[in-house]
Amino acid sequence: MPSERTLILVKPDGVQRGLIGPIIGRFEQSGLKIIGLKIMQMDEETAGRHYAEHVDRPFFSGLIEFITSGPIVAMCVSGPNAIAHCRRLMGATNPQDAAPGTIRGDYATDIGRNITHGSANEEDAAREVSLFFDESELLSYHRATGPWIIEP
Ligand code: IDP
Ligand code: MG
Repeated sequence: MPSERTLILVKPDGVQRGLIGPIIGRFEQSGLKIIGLKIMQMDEETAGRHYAEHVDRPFFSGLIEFITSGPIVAMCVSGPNAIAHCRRLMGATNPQDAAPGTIRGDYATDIGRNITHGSANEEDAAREVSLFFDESELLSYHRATGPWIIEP
């Protein structure tokens, strides 16, 4: 399985609700590796670039207002098929459709307050990781538990 890197955000609703720890924990407990982590507030320019694909959607201005409204936590996560795996851990975009046991299924009820972001595909992941992290902020390291998580 290819090792991938993906961008995960704890959105402002997750930070305000005191869910940074539980959400980071979901990814950490899965065995995926956190290789970059920061708390920050997005400016409008970064938000517009991050969500550029949605610029013509009716929810775009509300989305930009919300995502820039307070601190977020940005994380770069790596591991086997990390992009799709993180999307599965988060659940469907609309929490009404998200399965119990997923982050959105367990912590959210409204599509406009769905707690997390995760890159959708390889191209988005590369673009989004570089939007939030300088390459020098991403660590390469071994964990003693590595062979207990991924069969060598
Ligand atoms: P994703 O976050 O699961 O990749 P996208 O379709 O890329 O979902 O939408 C980006 C974000 O825009 C969603 O996570 C959600 O916060 C917001 N969004 C998407 N559709 C709607 C909508 O119909 N109303 C309000 N917000 C929406
Ligand atoms: Mg998306």
